[in-house]
Amino acid sequence: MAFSPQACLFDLDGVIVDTAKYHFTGWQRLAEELGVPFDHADNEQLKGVSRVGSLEYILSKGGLVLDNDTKVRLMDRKNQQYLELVASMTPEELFPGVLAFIDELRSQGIKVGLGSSSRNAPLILERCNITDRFDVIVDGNSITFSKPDPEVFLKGARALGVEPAQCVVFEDAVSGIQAAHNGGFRVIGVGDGARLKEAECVISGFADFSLAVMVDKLS
Ligand code: B16
Ligand code: MG
Repeated sequence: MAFSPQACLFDLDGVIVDTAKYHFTGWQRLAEELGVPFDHADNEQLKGVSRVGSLEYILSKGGLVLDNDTKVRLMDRKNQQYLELVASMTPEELFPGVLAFIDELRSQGIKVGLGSSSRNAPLILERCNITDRFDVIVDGNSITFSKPDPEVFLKGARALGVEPAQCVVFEDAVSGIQAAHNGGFRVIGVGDGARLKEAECVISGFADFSLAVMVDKLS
């Protein structure tokens, strides 16, 4: 029987828009200041991980132990740099096809939600002019546990009034795919198939994607 989705939950960074590159720049600058090597492989580990979890990763890699005040100061500094980088973002930075796909879902009565670890998600949605496309927004400001904990997606599904099994999560992070599975969701990886092999299927992007293709892949 064909799968009949009732809702889709989208991760933000790396799925809707390429803010992952701005997070990378911010963390790399901070790691350099701390004398900790930081490359794209490290950045992969941080996708979907909270701000504090990301700092802890860098400190642990460098064998550094810092007091809490210093950690807060470093996170604030990284976030200021991130905010400077995203300040000039425009809707042109949305990934190709993602807005058309969201609009297709909405036109077919399928609910649309955001499930992001980022506390900056509302700002990014505003800059991209897409806040009104979402029936619910769950972000880093409204969760206690970071991906791979399923909290962010479970809150989204609950607010939309749908069962996780009837809801499809789109994720670019291994931790996000695990979060979706942990919550009992269907999950489509967005990005590199080799890296995201825990997902049910992986797409390279939304350019040639549609509701019909999604149903086909998950049925
Ligand atoms: P912020 P997502 C995540 O967003 C990013 O992937 C991750 O790199 C970032 O550290 C995290 O948000 C927290 O972001 O510092 O802006 O609160 O991929 O879950 O949309
Ligand atoms: Mg992401």
